[in-house]
Amino acid sequence: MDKHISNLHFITPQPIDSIEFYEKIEFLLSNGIDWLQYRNKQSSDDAFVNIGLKVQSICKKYNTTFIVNDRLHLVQQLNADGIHVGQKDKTISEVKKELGSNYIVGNSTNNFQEIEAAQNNGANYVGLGPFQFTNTKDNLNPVLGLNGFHQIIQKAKEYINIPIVAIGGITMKETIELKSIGIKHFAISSYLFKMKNKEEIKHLIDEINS
Ligand code: TZP
Ligand code: MG
Repeated sequence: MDKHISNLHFITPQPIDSIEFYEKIEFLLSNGIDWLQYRNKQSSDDAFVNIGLKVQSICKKYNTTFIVNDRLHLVQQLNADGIHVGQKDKTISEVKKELGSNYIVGNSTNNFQEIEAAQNNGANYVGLGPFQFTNTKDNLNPVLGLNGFHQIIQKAKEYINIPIVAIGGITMKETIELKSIGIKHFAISSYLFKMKNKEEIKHLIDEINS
């Protein structure tokens, strides 16, 4: 089944259970961010749920799609809309076996073969990256750059019909470059999290949707 995949995905930075963290999320969501992936690599399961439930309630308030990164066993407890898994996490078929087909499933990829496999296995979208170096993720895969993206996108045109979401060091400048080669979907963490005024957010959303 086709599921709507937003053009702009906000990925949470490593959360800190502080008022400022939740206020920042609320600021982003109240200014038009309609997709959030809750990424938290460091917390215990208990803290993951504790923080995740607070993030989920903000998402619910703003009708924002709420995707949980990685922890399949916590997706339902967190009332998530879906899950995002990497190549080394649970497989898409394990995810589907556990959750059924009502959940959105995203898969991280770094090359065409992984995109093809993700589509064949029933992923609803793929993240493709890193576009460029970023401090947000440890153990980065090889950086693809505009050339890498261009080659993969050319191949994908023939076979791939699920959205390809660019990730890794994306700012306004990169969305413009990547749109020129046909990318329509972007996942952004640090650049969004550091935004301080709503005009910046609106400008980015308008640019991506233009
Ligand atoms: N996967 C590849 S790069 C990345 C992830 C989760 C981090 C993206 O964060 P930023 O701050 O937008 O570069
Ligand atoms: Mg992972």
